[in-house]
Amino acid sequence: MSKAFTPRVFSGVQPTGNLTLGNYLGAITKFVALQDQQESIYCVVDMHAITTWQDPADLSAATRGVAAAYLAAGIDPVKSIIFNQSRVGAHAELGWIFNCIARMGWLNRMTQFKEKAGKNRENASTGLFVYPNLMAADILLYQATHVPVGEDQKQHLELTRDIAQKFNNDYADQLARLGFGDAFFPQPEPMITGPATRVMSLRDGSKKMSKSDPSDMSRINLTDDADTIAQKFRKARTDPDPLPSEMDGLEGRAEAANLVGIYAALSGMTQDAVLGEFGGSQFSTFKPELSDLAVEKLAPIAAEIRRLEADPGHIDQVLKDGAERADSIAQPVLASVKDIMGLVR
Ligand code: AQP
Repeated sequence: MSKAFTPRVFSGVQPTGNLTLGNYLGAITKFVALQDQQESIYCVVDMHAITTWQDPADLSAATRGVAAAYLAAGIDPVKSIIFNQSRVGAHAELGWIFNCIARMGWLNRMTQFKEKAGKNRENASTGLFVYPNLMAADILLYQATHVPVGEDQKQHLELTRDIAQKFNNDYADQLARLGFGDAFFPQPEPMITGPATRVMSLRDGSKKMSKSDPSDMSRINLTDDADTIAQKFRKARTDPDPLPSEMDGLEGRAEAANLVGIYAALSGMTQDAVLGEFGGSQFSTFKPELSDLAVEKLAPIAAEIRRLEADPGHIDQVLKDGAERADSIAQPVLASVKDIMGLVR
């Protein structure tokens, strides 16, 4: 019988710029919902951010910005653990160990590395290549069982499961000998649910909405004001046809499907219900409705982010307290990993 692990949620967001509506709908809204169901740990993954160049002042500001967004969106720092990754050294230690567990062939298959390294592969940092190993360490350091993420992280979660499995297999004799049963690490479940698991760029329906996209018009930032949100949706690329009444009618219409998915996620309606209401409407009718809804949902969060960012001392205290709590879970796990592997401590 395979071992049962205590349910625990872990996820993270990189401080690589302004958080987008994609980060919010794909990840953060789920973080908020899950904290009432399970012990939850939410990290600002600053060591992932530095796999690509980050200006030091921007990195510090974005780290506090992501923490502020977590708080503003409704993550309770008492119920959940909020911290930044670089404060808990065990992430880097387990990350190194996983560099020695994961196989080159596994990492060579990662599509995000190919997308982010682009044509300039030879000049990409080695950190960017082994990024998924550090992500596996983030999750498995807390023996997390559930990981709410957007669709783009699915492949990395599969790799995390492969690393956990290989570690459990490679050290099976040691696990038995030290009383850990047949598994030290769980097989974490990705939680990729809802109508907005992959929010697309407003300028190109084939590209993911991304905080590091050079075009600010491609995304809605959580801190955009009402006029900016309205302007970005007004200029969002669409086709000339009216919205269909049925889901089938969105086939091959990536931009239309994206806007319908965003409306559904923000309103809590199904996409069918959105089409039931707006089927037959032109985008000139639908886009202002979508803007109004987005402003209604995002304006209070933006105001709260601004209020929190005006008090960086408070944010730093939340991150410091969270790091201490995270470290107290991480250290015994790392110590056991060392014992299992025969690393003398
Ligand atoms: N467009 C998206 N739709 C749905 N979910 C998304 N996520 C990101 N973009 C979308 C989810 O947000 C969480 C945090 O993402 P991340 O900061 O770790 O990095 P990312 O996935 O690479 O997101 P970005 O915005 O594209 O960042 P950059 O531009 O720095 O690469 C993850 O759960 C992710 O799935």
